[in-house]
Amino acid sequence: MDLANKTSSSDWRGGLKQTPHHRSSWMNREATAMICALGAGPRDPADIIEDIGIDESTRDRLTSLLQARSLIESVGDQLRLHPSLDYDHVGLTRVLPTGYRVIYLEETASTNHIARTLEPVGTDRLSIVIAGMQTGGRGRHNRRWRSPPGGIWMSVVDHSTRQPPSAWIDQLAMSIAVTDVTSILGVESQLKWPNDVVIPEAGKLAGVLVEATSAGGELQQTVCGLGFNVAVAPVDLPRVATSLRVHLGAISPVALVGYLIQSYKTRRESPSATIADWRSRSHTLGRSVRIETPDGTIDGLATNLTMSGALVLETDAGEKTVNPEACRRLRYRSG
Ligand code: BT5
Repeated sequence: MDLANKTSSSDWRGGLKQTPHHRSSWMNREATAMICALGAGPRDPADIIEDIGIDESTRDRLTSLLQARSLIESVGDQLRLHPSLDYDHVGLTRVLPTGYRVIYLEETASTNHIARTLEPVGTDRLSIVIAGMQTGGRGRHNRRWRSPPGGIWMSVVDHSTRQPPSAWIDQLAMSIAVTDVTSILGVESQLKWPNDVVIPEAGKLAGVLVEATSAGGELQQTVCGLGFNVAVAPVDLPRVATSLRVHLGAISPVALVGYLIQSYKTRRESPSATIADWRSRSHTLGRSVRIETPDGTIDGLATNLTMSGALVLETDAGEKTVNPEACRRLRYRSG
């Protein structure tokens, strides 16, 4: 960690003025996917085609573009991330597509807190706040979120006026984006309703916390916070958690952020496909669950996800639909 470049939460606004690298519009889904695929270490160019589902000529074109910008390099027969790509403000602006304001903080209490204070910066721009570590990370219902170095602790802010269900679509879109990233890296992760990404048999890999302000029945600002254990050592995490590091070894968070954001953007723009993909990657549908709500406990079989992100249960008293905000905790029941 470079302490000389340390940005604390008190002087984060300085980050807005920095534009050290120009991001280009060619930094599209395929380009960010290629960087992501190299996040876990050098790869054979032949494997890249399979990892991200592109043809040979696209791979070669992207390789030249990414090499020319010192984002990747060849070593022997393999491709790898360029050693100059650090997880800091400069590195992030190099890997993120255009159209985002990026604020990187080496350490802050909570990126969601910072994000909530941001003013709009234009008609359709989103802001991204990312921290190297958080000292006061929070989950739903004010639960503590452990955020040591090595994770992606990030909040994406949208200032546009939207209808309330779109906040839940954001939550689903962000968690599916995490599964998109792990799939490029060859690790299968699944979605546990309402806001978790899990690696089956291993634990919770990521969690999403959406916070919105509304007026007159419409959302005025939506903050979509993601905590994603990438290179975090398991010893620094609670027992329920897992980290990509356990499955892939040392992995670079900066390599994953561009594709994560591209995927999030694509998925929140197509809610129907997002719901369909959530269903197909669900760890919850088809299981017997117990949901704690402020009005009591509901037991049932999880059968479906509605278009607004609610879970449909088959219970002894008939079908019940539980909204995400009503769920304090979901546990699986055996049998
Ligand atoms: C969540 O809450 O899963 C949402 C977490 C969102 C964190 C991000 S980080 C960036 C942004 N800034 C913030 O301050 N927050 C967001 P929930 O479903 O309530 O889960 C919380 C529970 O997950 C805790 O009670 C622990 O059991 C467990 N937990 C805590 N830290 C964890 C970690 N790093 N990885 C996996 N599980 C964790």
